[in-house]
Amino acid sequence: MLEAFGWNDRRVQEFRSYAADGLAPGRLVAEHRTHYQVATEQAQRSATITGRFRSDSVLRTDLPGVGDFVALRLSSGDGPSLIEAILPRTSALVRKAAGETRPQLVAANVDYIFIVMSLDGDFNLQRLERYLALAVESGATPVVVINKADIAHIAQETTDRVADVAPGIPMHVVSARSTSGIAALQRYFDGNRTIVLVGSSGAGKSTMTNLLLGQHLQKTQEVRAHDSRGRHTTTHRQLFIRPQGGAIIDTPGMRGLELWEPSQRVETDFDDIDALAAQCRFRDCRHETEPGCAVRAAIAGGELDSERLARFARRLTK
Ligand SMILES: Nc1nc2c(ncn2[C@@H]2O[C@H](COP(=O)(O)OP(=O)(O)OP(=O)(O)O)[C@@H](O)[C@H]2O)c(=O)[nH]1
Ligand SMILES: [Mg+2]
Ligand SMILES: [Zn+2]
Repeated sequence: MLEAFGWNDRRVQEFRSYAADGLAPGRLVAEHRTHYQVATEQAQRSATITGRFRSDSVLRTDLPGVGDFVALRLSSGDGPSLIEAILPRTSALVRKAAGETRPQLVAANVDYIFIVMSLDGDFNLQRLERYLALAVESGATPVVVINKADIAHIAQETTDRVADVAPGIPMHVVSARSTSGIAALQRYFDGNRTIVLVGSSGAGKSTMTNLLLGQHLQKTQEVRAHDSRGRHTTTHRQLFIRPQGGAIIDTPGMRGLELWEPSQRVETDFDDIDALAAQCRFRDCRHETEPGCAVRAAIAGGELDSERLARFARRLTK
């Protein structure tokens, strides 16, 4: 069960001490006003966090979010289970809403971010650019999915322009209505990967979620005829396990461009890490287990964020 969710040998290692402590592994599938919903090996559990956990969380992104792997103290009675820890995130899609200073976690431990745009009034390259900036920051791999190919022919010029904005990023032109092109998306789940769908309301994310799951679990609704705007049908983020393996996170559509504001600095340069690396004992230090590594020393000393090093490492291998 957990394997389908993306639980692997590394997670087993990370979880060893929690297991010894009697905690159970789980993956957070939804966040509600008063509680979280967590999938465990047995069943879905309702869970909360301890007051201590809440007060120790400096940033809102320190709190559990959809996609997180957690260590759970299972309740014996009717009460909710307790989330005692979050396992290290391999990626984190974070957004900052307009007029809000605190960034919000959209999804954690995601492998692919499907940026869904439809060929009606929704098509907008500037928005695509913003989504891509967020995706690059997240540490997950973006995939451009252009939907509703049944209602409009996509011109070569349009795909060329998308390729200009998203160089080297896979692009799929699909129709969730006729299902054309959808089969090619299924391979992204290979190896029990996790996919999150983002995009405007009405772009077809929930329709696509149902198709990729092979089950009608998400509600969908017609867009407004005069301007192709969606009706904000999906109201909360939800992770689903695919029966054949892998997981998919459906998200509510964003209201407009203004809600998506990538942080000022897209991490394309890692000057700080380069400067530290120059002080490592070995020239070819990979900052893993080598002695005299200045990069790991900076992480241990709290001057460098380990997730940032992970993103740096991923950039090198991409
Ligand atoms: N013509 C056409 N319509 C589609 C396609 N995919 C989805 N739709 C329709 O578009 C409308 C909106 O689809 P949803 O899946 O609800 O959109 P969503 O992105 O989940 O929207 P929110 O939940 O509001 O964020 C529905 O009426 C779908 O039937 C497609 O490929 N072609
Ligand atoms: Mg939806
Ligand atoms: Zn080093």
